Amino acid sequence: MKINNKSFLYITGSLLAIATTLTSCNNDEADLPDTSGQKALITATQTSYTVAEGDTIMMEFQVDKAINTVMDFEFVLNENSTVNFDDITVGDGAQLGDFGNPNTSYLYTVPEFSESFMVPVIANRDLTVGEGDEVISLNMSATGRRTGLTKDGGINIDITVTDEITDEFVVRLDWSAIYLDEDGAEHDFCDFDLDLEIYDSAGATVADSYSSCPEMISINPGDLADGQYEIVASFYTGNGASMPVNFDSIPASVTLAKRGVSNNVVDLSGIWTAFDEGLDPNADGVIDNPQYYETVANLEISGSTYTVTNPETGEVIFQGRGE
Ligand SMILES: [Ca+2]
Ligand SMILES: [Ca+2]
Ligand SMILES: [Ca+2]
Ligand SMILES: [Ca+2]
Repeated sequence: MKINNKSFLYITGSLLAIATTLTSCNNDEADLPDTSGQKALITATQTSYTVAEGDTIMMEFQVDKAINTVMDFEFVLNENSTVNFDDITVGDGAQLGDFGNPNTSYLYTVPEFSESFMVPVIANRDLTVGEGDEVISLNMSATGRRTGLTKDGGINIDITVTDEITDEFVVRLDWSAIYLDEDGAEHDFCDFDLDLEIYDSAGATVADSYSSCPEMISINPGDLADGQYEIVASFYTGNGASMPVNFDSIPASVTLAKRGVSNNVVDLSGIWTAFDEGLDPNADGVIDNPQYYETVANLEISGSTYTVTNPETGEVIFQGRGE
């Protein structure tokens, strides 16, 4: 852009004026309107959204006037929704018990002086097959401090979740469950350390998951060379965990899935019955009991085709083929 001297002077003058205004705002907070005790009215121009599973969308809301207090809102998952409460995460997460029902609604707190705000909705990934589109129906209304209000009946928001279908092969080892110790106290089996590994035909570890609950391994086409593999779950140690009194074994299972296309669950309950044992009972890093490795399945990879077979019978228990 070509600037002649005259307009340059004009722009400089304007910038000076803006700078002076900003400075006076900063130095004199009394210029801010006193909004103590006032309530803001919230509206939404957009009430319909689409999100792909695994992605996050931001719901947008407008505020009629900025007030000097935070505003709390709840988002109730309406009954006509086809997702479960745990399938999505909205705002700051589950509603506080003091404000409402933490099993059916989510909470979001808006900072003071907001003139608009955005509330995230995360559509969690899953290994379910053939879900198609899912529907999230939310009702937003004031909660908690009730300084931000909506029209009577709240604001209804509808979100369509599109299913995630990929060529990814996923192995997930689950063992979370609540158990009781001898004093009647509740614990989660996640306190026990289980692991998931994939070995190649030479016995080398080519993929692993060691520090989560569930443990999960995801393989995309090209990640592993064509060939034969072994999927192995193990009970590493119960060291540090309270011993269960109302279970006979660790309630473990392995889900083998082509994401969104097909899946199969291998039940491992009944296998690990000695809770104080495992590969390394004293957790000193030296494996004492190799019998705590369990071959879940054999895996053959050929391009984007995954063939999973029962390690004892050779029977095909799962086959996922790329499109
Ligand atoms: Ca889903
Ligand atoms: Ca899905
Ligand atoms: Ca582990
Ligand atoms: Ca040991």
